[in-house]
Amino acid sequence: MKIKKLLLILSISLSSSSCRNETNQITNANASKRTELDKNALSDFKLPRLASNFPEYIKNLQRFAKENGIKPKTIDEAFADVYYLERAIAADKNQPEKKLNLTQYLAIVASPQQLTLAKKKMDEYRQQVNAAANSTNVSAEYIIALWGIESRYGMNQGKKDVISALSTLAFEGRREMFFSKELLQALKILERGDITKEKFKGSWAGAMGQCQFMPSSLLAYGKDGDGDGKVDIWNNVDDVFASIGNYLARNGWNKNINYWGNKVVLPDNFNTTLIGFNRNQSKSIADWQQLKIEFDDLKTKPANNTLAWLIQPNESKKTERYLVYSNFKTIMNWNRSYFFAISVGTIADSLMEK
Ligand SMILES: [Ca+2]
Repeated sequence: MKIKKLLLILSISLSSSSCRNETNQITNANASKRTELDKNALSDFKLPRLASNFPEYIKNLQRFAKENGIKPKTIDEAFADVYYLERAIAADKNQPEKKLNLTQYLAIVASPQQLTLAKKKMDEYRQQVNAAANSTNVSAEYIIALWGIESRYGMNQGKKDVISALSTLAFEGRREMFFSKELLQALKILERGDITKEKFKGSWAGAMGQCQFMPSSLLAYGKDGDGDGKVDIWNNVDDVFASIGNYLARNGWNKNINYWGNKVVLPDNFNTTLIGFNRNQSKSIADWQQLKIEFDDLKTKPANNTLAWLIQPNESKKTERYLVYSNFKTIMNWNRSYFFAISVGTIADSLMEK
């Protein structure tokens, strides 16, 4: 029961940021420079951001949508039953991911039970996931791992009205530009007809369907897997697998390095300023080994010329260090969290074991 509850919290927490590392970048940009989009649409809303003023704010969003080319019919339909989603604001302010350490996190997300379930799903959907993996040239095990982490294989997709969730978060104001842009993308999805308004559901943060894509990610990476002309990431697993595969492929997946990272041990007096995930902190495995870094498991060590970063996921736990490779970077594009990427890798590893 406790685990179930924690899983739910985790799924909410993860949903808030997956495919959406852009959140922080956009927020930062917002702080320093107001863009045209922001200025035109929303900056003239002067009322306090209290729930009682939400209906007035919706009028602003509707005008914003119209100015950005959304058809009146779509706008009327989308906002017909829009409501203020108090839970979204509470959840946005209290994201529990940061309160767990990596060991606790993996114990939940990649527990023996979770790994067994992943295996079961892999077997059940092997043909379909292989088709998506082959068409996008990525690894099927990672598609299954992401599917499981994002929505527990489609079981926890979120039941919030997407338009209400995004409108409420834009209204909150902390990341107004980010969420109002996502709202615009959501309206485009409705207009395109991939899903009906009635079934347009997601997490409190607006992450949607079995792969928990934000609207902008769906428009950018959504892929029709079953060839019916629609991208239905809510109900159609072929579309879900194809979309996850397409996301990975378009973000640099390299199938030749079918591994995400290795646990390593550093020598005494190692220069710890070399630890980090910035662009200029990558070195070849040969270079890292010159610095006397040792692999825990040599069996899975990639070729010596493979580029790698040295990371330390837990600030306080100095024994947990990893060398990670380009596919780890791809997963970090999905969700800029070491814990998330290591969990995905751990589940995929277990699926690759024969
Ligand atoms: Ca389809």
